[in-house]
Amino acid sequence: MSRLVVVSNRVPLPDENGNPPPGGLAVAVHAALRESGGIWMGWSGKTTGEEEPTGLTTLEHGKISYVLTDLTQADLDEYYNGFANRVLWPIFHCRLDLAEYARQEMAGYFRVNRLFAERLVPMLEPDDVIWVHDYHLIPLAAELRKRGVKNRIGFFLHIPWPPADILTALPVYEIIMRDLAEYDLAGFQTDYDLDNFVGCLRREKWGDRTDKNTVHAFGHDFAAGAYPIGIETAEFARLAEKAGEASMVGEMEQSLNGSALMIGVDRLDYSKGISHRIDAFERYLTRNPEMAGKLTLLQVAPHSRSDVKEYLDMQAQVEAHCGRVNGAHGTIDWVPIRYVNQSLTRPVLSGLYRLAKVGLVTPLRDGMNLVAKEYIASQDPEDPGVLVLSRFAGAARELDGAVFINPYDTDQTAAAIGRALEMPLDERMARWRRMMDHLLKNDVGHWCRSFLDDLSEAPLHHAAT
Ligand code: ADQ
Repeated sequence: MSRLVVVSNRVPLPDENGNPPPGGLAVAVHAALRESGGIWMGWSGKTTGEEEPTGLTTLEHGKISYVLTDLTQADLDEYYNGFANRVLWPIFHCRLDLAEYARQEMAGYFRVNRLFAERLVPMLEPDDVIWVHDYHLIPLAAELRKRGVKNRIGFFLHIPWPPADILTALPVYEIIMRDLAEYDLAGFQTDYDLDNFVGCLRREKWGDRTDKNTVHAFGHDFAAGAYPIGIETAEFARLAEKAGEASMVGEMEQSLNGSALMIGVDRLDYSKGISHRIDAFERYLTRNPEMAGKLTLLQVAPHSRSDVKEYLDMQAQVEAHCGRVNGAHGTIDWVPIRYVNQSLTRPVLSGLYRLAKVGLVTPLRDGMNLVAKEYIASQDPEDPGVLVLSRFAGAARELDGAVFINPYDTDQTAAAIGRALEMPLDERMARWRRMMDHLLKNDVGHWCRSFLDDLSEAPLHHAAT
């Protein structure tokens, strides 16, 4: 069996016993690494001064080596905060208005990808299979190829791939497309993202599909497919069933005083549609004044990317928005929106999902959205809640028992909240069962195995050159 080499911006390090941190992706990829042995490489989280050489640390746990590279502050500002999070993230989420393109930051992005390649090459063995994750590292395969690496290299994009009209606003879109074609397998979250990718190739006459999962572009064939990421479904269901034991969940239930709970859980990111959700909740309260005191929205939103200006602006906007709705609609013994920036443990999160009659997942665009899946996995089979889900989340392509909304349509989302709250038990159970069966079959282990199986069979266009 070939060794697996995983590369991602950050590395989820295991605890002292070698157990991976919680989180579906970390657990599934660690399971694959444990079986084959290998390397997980990424940024250490440390920055050094401009004049110092950046350090490289290797930690060994059983058959896995964790290789952690430091970056300079300039690397971090240009590669991560700059090009990745202020250019690629907004453009790939169709937010051209928020993209701040700067050539210097782009140079930093390619420089860090070169650094990763230089550091990885001496560790590689001829049979290693390399799996690169996400938009921070699109040029990595091209940099490895330039250094003579002929191994199988796969790439998985966790965020959406935009339509050609949007992508072409990125000044270096041709380089990004060519770099992606250096992989043996390019994986996307949904068919829609894959179609957008092929549509970009077709628009520029650079290539096209030759069959369902093979693309011919820039003079060679490579595999491209949709691999919708899953969660640890059974584990979430198990945690949620025991969740009553978590004191925070009991305290929450008690403090609701009989009021029904709706839940939103998101990294504080403008792609998640948090303000649109608050607007819809307010619209619902205005239309249904008899619900005052009878319905509470818990919005859990840990701060994210606080070094990026657009995120700081958004934090202030959401705080002000919650305050305004609470001031206008709250009473002395009821606060309509409970807004918390805390990170919660998985047992607590699963318990809160289970307590909530409605899960509100309203992104304006999202690669997948794992919260939607976690909400379903956490429900009580005898009395499940209802998922209200944006049609712009990748998860909408799979979770066909949700109540779908367009988050830009405030009236529709407000009506969906009412519909979810009033839905009869038999309909809730039937919808939930359908989604849960799908999630049990298509969990994160399945995702990981199908990607790696297809990578092992992908056409190898670099082997002969
Ligand atoms: P994210 O944009 O981070 O991921 P998402 O898929 O929703 O979005 O995953 C968030 C994860 O963080 C979930 O597992 C959730 O439970 C957890 N989380 C959120 N708030 C939390 C809190 N307060 N405390 C503890 N945990 C919390 C990117 C893409 C997504 C894609 C994933 C995986 O943007 O579209 O689904 O990668 O591919």
